[in-house]
Amino acid sequence: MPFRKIIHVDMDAFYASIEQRDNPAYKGLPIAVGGLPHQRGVVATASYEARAFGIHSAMPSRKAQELCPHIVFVKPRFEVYKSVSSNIRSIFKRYTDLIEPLSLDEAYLDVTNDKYGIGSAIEIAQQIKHAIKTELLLTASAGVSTNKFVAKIASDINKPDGLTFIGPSKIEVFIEKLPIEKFHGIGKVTAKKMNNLQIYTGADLKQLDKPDLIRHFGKIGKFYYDIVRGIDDRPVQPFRELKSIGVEDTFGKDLFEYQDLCTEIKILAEKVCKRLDAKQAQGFTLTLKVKFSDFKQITRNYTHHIPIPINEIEYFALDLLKRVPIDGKGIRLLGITISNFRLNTPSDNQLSLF
Ligand code: DCP
Ligand code: MG
Repeated sequence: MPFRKIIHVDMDAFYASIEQRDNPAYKGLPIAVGGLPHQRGVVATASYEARAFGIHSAMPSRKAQELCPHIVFVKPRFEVYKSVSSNIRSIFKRYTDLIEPLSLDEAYLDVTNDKYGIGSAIEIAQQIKHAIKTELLLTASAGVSTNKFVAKIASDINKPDGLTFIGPSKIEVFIEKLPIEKFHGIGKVTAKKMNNLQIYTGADLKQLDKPDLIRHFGKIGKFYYDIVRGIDDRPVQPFRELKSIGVEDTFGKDLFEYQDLCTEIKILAEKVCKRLDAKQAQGFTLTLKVKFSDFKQITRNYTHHIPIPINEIEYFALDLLKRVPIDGKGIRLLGITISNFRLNTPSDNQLSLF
């Protein structure tokens, strides 16, 4: 198999850079995009000037203000970020249709057979960065390699405005030196577990054979075995279309009290909101699933005239609950699903993350 040519592009301080671009008064200043300190908000992202004070994504805004009293808080403008995201995708599309967005600001590109026949993934990454800079007045960092795993880690190495190439002959040494916290796919909990097993770097992880890894970490152990050897055959999957996002809970004891059902709906609505928020998705249709103690199941749908605002999901779910003939039966499971997502444009019949 000839080597694939994969680029991972990740925008630098995405929301904050857009705010600094659109508001010259913010240029060069520490800014945080997100919620306000007195409203118990959190930082979505911070400009590089603010990061110098130790401020980062997901930090409570109050803490950010303590670290940098003159920081400027800016309200997010998601519609603008989505539209920039779609502009970035148009730039990618000049080179390849094999684009896999991971969020609004990052994507994998497979440029093994690029549209212009340029052939060099490094050259393409340079051109993409140049187009983003001159056309959108923003900077991106890119990682170039022969697989997704290495390309993603590489894009983070020389941020901001970075371009890092890790060729096939360098992959194994690169991964051996890599601290395991930097492995994409190894979260904090797993990293801690690995540390307890004296695993701190790729080289340490390589000492474990496949059965050991599976014993300690379950099925994903096989993935760890491969990636630590630079083996990652996962294809770049264009447009994973989002069809629905749902959550459900089976209760320890069947519920009979209406008030308990309302409490559960509230919990489920919060969970589904979080997941929608993470994907920046909003759907028109809400489905409520109810399973009774005799395992009979019914669903009720509601389709709104606009995408259901996430803070109204609980309200509409409760409304659907009223339409369920409960008749004193116990309820063992409730579920809420959002579907029928907002489409971008008629010509782009996908949920647009890019
Ligand atoms: N984001 C968020 N909450 C988080 C993390 C990120 O709302 N906990 C949003 C804001 C970011 C955007 O997603 O601008 C992209 O996330 P990144 O992790 O790529 O962070 P940035 O692009 O802001 O910075 P970096 O230069 O480190 O990529
Ligand atoms: Mg980014």
